[in-house]
Amino acid sequence: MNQRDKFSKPRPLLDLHSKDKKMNREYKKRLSNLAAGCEKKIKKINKRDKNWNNGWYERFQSPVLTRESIPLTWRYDLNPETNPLLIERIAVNAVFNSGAIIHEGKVLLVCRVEGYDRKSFFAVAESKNGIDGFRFRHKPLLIAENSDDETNWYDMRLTKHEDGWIYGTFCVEKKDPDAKPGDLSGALAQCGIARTKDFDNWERLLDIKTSSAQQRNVVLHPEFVHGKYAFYTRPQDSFIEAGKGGGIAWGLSDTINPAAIKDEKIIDPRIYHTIKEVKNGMGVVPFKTADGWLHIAHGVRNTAAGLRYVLYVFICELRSPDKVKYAPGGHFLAPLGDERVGDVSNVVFSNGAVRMDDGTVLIYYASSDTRLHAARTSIDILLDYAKNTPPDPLTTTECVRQRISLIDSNIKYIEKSGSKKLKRLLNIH
Ligand code: M1P
Repeated sequence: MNQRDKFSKPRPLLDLHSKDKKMNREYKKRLSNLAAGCEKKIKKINKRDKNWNNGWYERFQSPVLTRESIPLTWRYDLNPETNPLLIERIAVNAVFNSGAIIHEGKVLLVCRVEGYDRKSFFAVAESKNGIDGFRFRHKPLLIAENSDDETNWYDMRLTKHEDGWIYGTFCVEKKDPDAKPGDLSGALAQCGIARTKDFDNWERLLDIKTSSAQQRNVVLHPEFVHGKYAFYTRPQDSFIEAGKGGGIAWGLSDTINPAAIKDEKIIDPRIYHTIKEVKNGMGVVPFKTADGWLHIAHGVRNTAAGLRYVLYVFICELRSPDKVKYAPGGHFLAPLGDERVGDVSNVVFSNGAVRMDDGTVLIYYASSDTRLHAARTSIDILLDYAKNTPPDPLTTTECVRQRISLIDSNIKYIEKSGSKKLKRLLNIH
C-alpha cells in the first residue's frame, strides 16, 4: 500500500465486534506506547545544565512541563468504539506561565494550559522536589465565571495571604465592545480573583475594580499594608498594547470582595532604551527578606524581530513596599538556545516562584509561550545580585564608565594581592 492509500482509507485499529485479534493488538500497542511515553517523561530525572554558569541561578536540561505532560485522558477519547483510530480528540498546544506555591510539602503549580482552540485554562501539577516528576491532578480547574462574555483566562499568581486564604489573581479577557467593525482581536483585560484552601475548590470573587481600562499582571501582596489589601497592578489604556501605561503600579483596597483600588501609583516605571521600555509587569508574589520585598518581574523591549521579554529583579522597602530600594540594571534571565523559539518567540515570562525550607528558590519561567522551566537559586544569591549589581546608568558613556570602574578595581585588587598566579590565570601583564 502506498502512503496515499494508507491515509485515505483509515482502518479502525480496533473493532470490538471483530474477531480480528491483530487489530486489537495494534490498538493496545499504540495506547501502551502513548502511556509509556507520558510516564517516561514524568519520571525522567531533570539534570542541571552544566553549560550555564553565571552564578545567579542554575538552569536544567529539560523543561519541567510541556504539552506532552498533559494526561492522555484530557486529550484522547480512549474508547475504541468511538475512537477506533486512537487519534487525539482535544489537543493541547502549550503549558506555560504558572503560579507556584508550596502546599502540603509539595511544589504545586497552577499552569496556563492552552488548547489548540487558543483558549487557556488552569490546571494544577504537583512535584515533590519542584524540578522533575510534575504530575497533573485529575482534571483542569473549573472556576465560576462572573459573566458570559469572559472569553479567556490566563497567568495566575498564587498568594498565601495573612488573612488565611490562598488567592489566585489572573487575567480575564473579553472581546472589546468598542473594537472597530471587523477587528476580531481587540480585547479588554481585567483582573479576576478566586480563592481556595485545597486547589480543587475555588470561590470566584468579584473582579478587581480600578480606574484603568485594562489590567494585566496583577499580584496580591501577601500581607496587609495599613490594614488593607495591597496589589501590584499594571494600568493600561484601552489598547491591548501598553500604550500610555506607565509601568508597575501599587494600590490599596479596603476589602477583598470587592477589591477596589482608587489610586494606582507607579512604583517601577517603564524607561526609555532599557529592558522595560515597551512594558513591564509584576511577575511573582514577592519574597519577604531581611533586605526588603524581593521581586521578579518581566520587562519588554522592542527589537527589529519583535518584542523581547526578559525577567528582572528589584527590591522594595520592607516597611514601605511601594518604594524601590535596589534596582539592578539589565535582565536577570533571558531566553537561551531552544527557549528562544516557540509560539511567541524571544519571550521568558514568570508568574510563580517558591522558597524552599533551606532558602533555595525555584523560579518557574516559561519560554516563548510554549513550555515551562525551572531555574534554581537562593535568597542569599538573589539578595547579593540585587544589592551589588549596579543600576542601569541609561547611556552608553555611563555604561562604559561603569565597566571601566569594575576593571580598574579588579586590576587594583590583583596588583595589591601581588599574586603572579592570579595574573597568569587572568592573562594580565
Ligand atoms: O506573549 C508574551 C506574554 O504576553 C502577555 O503579557 P504582557 O501583558 O505583560 O505583555 C501575556 O499574554 C502573557 O501570558 C504572555 O506570556
